[in-house]
Amino acid sequence: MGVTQNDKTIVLNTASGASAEVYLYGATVTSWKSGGKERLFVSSTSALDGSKPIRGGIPVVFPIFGPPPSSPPEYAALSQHGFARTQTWTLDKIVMDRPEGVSIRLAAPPPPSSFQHKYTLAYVITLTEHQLSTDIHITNTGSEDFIFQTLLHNYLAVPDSTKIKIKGIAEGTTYKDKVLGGKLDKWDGSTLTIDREVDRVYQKVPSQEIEVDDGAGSGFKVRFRGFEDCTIWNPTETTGSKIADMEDKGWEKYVCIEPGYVREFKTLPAGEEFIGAQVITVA
Ligand code: TA6
Repeated sequence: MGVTQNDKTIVLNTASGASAEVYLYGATVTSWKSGGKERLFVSSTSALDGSKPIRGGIPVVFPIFGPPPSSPPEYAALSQHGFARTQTWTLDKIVMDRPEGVSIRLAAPPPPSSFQHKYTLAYVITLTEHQLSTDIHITNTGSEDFIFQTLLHNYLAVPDSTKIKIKGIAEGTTYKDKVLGGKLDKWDGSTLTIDREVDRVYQKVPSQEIEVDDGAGSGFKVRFRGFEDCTIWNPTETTGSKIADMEDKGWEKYVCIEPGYVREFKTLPAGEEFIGAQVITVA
């Protein structure tokens, strides 16, 4: 029961049998079990030794999303998806430890020396019987505006990604299609399926809620607050087979429904806090 820590991971358990495992490396949630089933996908060929970001679970993306921008220089020098997913975080405190729910707060170390911005980055992970909530807290502790992008890159486990249905994106929602070179389009309001490679950023999703019907009688509801955008990604064989640490046919076993603030940089004035929350419920 409760919270167990070793030098690499923290495990949360509820009395109902739900559990979650979190690597201090990247504050990456690598397992979430609810109703006796694993709900997150981690590639069996992923490194777990801190040599590379973990391929699966819920990597934390910060302070940039995707490839680095051309400016400002200290952002241009960053690696894809930023450094939070490759930093070693620490357990700051146990927020709640009750039979029905367990919650911990992790703190990120200071940024690399090349990234001279003053902020604090914390991550609160809360587990209950059917729900996993993960909230990012970014506070600008400097005296100037701080700009960033952030996203929670969940890999939700599904039995067969070609059979899932993704609902909840309203007609008229603008999306950027990265498969089509970043083309902007308006969503037609239909149900999205993975019948080819999908890599899209839906911008300012009005419902802040997306449902995944896994085509096998279960699924997920992903709700978000603070975050306004949602990236939906499945590489299919087209790109999945080229990802070095992706297990064979791994792309058939997950879909990413990633709440974030990524359509542009978020500007956080000095002294202010940004909270981005994702709540994933088993349907
Ligand atoms: O969130 C979708 C995405 O940005 C895709 O474009 C794809 O490259 C994916 O993330 C994985 O990125 P990674 O750096 O983990 O290989």
